[in-house]
Amino acid sequence: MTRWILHADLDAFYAAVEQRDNPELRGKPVIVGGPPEARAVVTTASYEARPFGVRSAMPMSRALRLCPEAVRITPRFDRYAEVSREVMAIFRAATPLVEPLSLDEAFLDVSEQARTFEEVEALARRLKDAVRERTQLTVSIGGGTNKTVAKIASDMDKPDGLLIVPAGQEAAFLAPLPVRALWGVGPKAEAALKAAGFRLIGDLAAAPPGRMEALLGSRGAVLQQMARGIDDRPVETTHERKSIGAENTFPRDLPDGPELRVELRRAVQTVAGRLQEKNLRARTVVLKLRYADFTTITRQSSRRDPTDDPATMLAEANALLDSVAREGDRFRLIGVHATNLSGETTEQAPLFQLR
Ligand code: TTP
Ligand code: MG
Repeated sequence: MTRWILHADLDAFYAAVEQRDNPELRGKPVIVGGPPEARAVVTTASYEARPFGVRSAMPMSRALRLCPEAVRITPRFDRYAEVSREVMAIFRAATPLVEPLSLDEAFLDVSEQARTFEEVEALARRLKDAVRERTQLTVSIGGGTNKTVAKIASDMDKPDGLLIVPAGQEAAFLAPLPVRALWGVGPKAEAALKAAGFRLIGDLAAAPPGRMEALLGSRGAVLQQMARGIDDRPVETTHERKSIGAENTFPRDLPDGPELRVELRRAVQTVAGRLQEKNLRARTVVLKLRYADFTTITRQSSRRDPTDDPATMLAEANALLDSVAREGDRFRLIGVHATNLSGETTEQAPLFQLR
């Protein structure tokens, strides 16, 4: 049986939600992000704003210079989460195998619901229609026999896209695309690949044995397989707890200092307490910070041996904060998450795995 995977990604998500909730904004350039005075950056630009050159992560001041008639809107994260739940529910009505990647993005395994290219395309179209009817949002859907192909396809026909790659066409579909399009190829790997003469995914696919490993280590081999259209990663729906976290939004923005460090300690203690309650340990501590301008970053550190010790975790969280906090920064939220969890249940799991 052919495995069929869809990747669905909403178009200009935050901006589209704002346009849906306020009809006066429809058809107009809308930029979601904090105010330029707060040195905020753009989180989303509506498609009407994009021809002006406005892009995510651009300073708001620059965005408003490029597109002075744009309406700027401060993000309403709770609202986006609510709409996200509606959309994910539509996906789950089509297949139980849904793996959300972020608020506006998910993989769906539809192998049980669709067997052929035509059936997959028809199903994707029904999903797009359902999302439009029930939420007034447009979603771009890519599909294929694996995650790599589905993810790339959903991006290629945006907005309101629909692109299914026929079975057997995976490598041919990927070959002419830049290596950057591949999962896990960031600016650093891209530079290393370019320097070695690999520009297109097809170049990676054709590299002689051992060449990719020499260049990128163990990741190299995985990347070459992906470039050849081979990717067996399943759509993961496990509702199993993957992280334990605590975060707190402050009544007023805080600079780095004693008050912020107390908040950090409190978050770490909550997380360590929950780990201990559940008999879990974590290998990775994630620090989450939201700046006054709503920019949100995470930084993480991992160790070989899992821990549930608050002092160990606090030392790591403090070091992470040291590494990012700059003079003049103001924060509206701090959070700590423990991931890469292990404990009694997960350690016993291999006994029950028959493969
Ligand atoms: P994306 O799916 O990357 O972008 P998008 O939905 O705005 O536009 P499109 O998919 O049509 O290209 O991100 C989803 C949401 O995540 C986006 O609406 C806002 C948020 N986001 C940020 O907050 N900061 C960023 O730098 C990016 C890229 C996205
Ligand atoms: Mg999107």
